[in-house]
Amino acid sequence: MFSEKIQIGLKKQLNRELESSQLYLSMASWVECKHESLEGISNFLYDHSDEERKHMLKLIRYINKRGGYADAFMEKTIIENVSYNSLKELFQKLFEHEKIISEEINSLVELSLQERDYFTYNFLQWYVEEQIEEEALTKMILSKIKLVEKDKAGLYLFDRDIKNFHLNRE
Ligand code: OFO
Repeated sequence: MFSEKIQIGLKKQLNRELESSQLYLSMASWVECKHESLEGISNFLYDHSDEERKHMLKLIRYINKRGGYADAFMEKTIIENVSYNSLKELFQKLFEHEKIISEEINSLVELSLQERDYFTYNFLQWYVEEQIEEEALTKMILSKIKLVEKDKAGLYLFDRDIKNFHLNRE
């Protein structure tokens, strides 16, 4: 049974994925503009913005497949006034953002159990796995940035290597 409650929850989540995509996009643009030599970092963020859009699409298509209608882009998703004091601050914010998304996915999983919607429960497992990897990845990047931020040679190597940082499940 695809309940109204589940549908609303999933539509809310697709907006959050859209917001994530815009957040990564705005961060990529900030890095490209303020740290133009760090194109490894900006490329990583641009690519991840595309990934988040795919997460949104996956939700849209699931809602429609279950007989719902993913019509609602309900929330304001424009990211404004993007500015950071440092790369460390940027990645700290990203890590915090991913932790919030994880909590929201967990609440949706809980809702699917309450509603006895095991199809949605099963569908959401992909997002649970994804969030485990995304939290681990952003945490790892943050700890590396903390190490190298003031060290130009270290930052150069970090920027070169970031293209090899992938989610384990890709
Ligand atoms: Fe969609 O995984 Fe990040 O936010």
